[in-house]
Amino acid sequence: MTYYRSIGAALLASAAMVTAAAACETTFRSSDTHPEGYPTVTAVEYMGELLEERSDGRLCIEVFHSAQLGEEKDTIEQTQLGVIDMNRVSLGPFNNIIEETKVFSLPYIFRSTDHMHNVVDGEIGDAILAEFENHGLVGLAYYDGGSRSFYNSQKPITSKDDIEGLKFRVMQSDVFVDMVDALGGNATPMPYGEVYSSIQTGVIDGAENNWPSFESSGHYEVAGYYTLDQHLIVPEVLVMSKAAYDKLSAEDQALVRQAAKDSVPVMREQWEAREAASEEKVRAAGVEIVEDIDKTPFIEAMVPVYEKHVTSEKLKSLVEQIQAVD
Ligand code: BDP
Repeated sequence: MTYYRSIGAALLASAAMVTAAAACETTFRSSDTHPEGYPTVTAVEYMGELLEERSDGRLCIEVFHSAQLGEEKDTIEQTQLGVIDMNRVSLGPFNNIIEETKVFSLPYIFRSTDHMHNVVDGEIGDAILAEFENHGLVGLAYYDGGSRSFYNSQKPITSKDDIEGLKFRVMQSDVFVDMVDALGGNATPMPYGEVYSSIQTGVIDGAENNWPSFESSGHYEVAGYYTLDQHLIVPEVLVMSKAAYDKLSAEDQALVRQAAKDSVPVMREQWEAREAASEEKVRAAGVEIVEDIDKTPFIEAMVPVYEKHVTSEKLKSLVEQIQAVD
């Protein structure tokens, strides 16, 4: 009896799912490098629920997590070409494509997550999102990416001098290559998915990231030293292919934009919780954490990085505007 009842329930449930899926006139394929349950993934899934509800089931999103559609540099190109409809990525890999995004990727540009929120939630954030439209993309929203710090397999970094000679993977952006070089290390730009095995085999000594990525990627298993120098607070960004966006009516475009915006507070809440949970897991695994490092030499070392990358009047003014925000 119970058996038949549960089969009946399962059939009904799958019939309901088929009906819901069939009602979607358009399903946007959205890429993410992170695994199921990671806050960037669940945020876009939540956006999809809002969109489906508000479009009476016409517009849906399917999130392809765990880099199923590829690594970020490639998926960005595919999103520009319209092969992928949506993409949640770090802003870093856009630096070499959209100059203006560099200002949010400069080391120590944001004083805190609150400062970053105040900037991206305001006019400067909107202005940078608008730049994506000149590159085949529509910038929809910013998500949190915590603060990034160095980890490695060799030794605890207790001062800037300990970085000398260490080989770090960075995201594919010249800003980050120059950042590591300016600290005396050697930078290797590399796709995220190659970092674990590259540390394991000694191709690189380490990388840099936030607590949730350090944990979910398993990098903490092969890099047992983490130093909280917090050199970067790079926002994550959710973009849509302009090709997909332009096919929508003005009303549907507004629905997409609004659903993306409405997913932001949910993402931020989940991010905070995940940061704490990841930190706990990494600490419990016995990773040696250097917390009270003097950041002044790190900040001072960044002067040539700013000089090299903040050259146009436009970028200089953006940097000044960011610094003036509370
Ligand atoms: C993570 C970002 C992800 C990047 C990754 C990286 O969320 O988008 O791909 O860092 O370092 O924090 O490549």
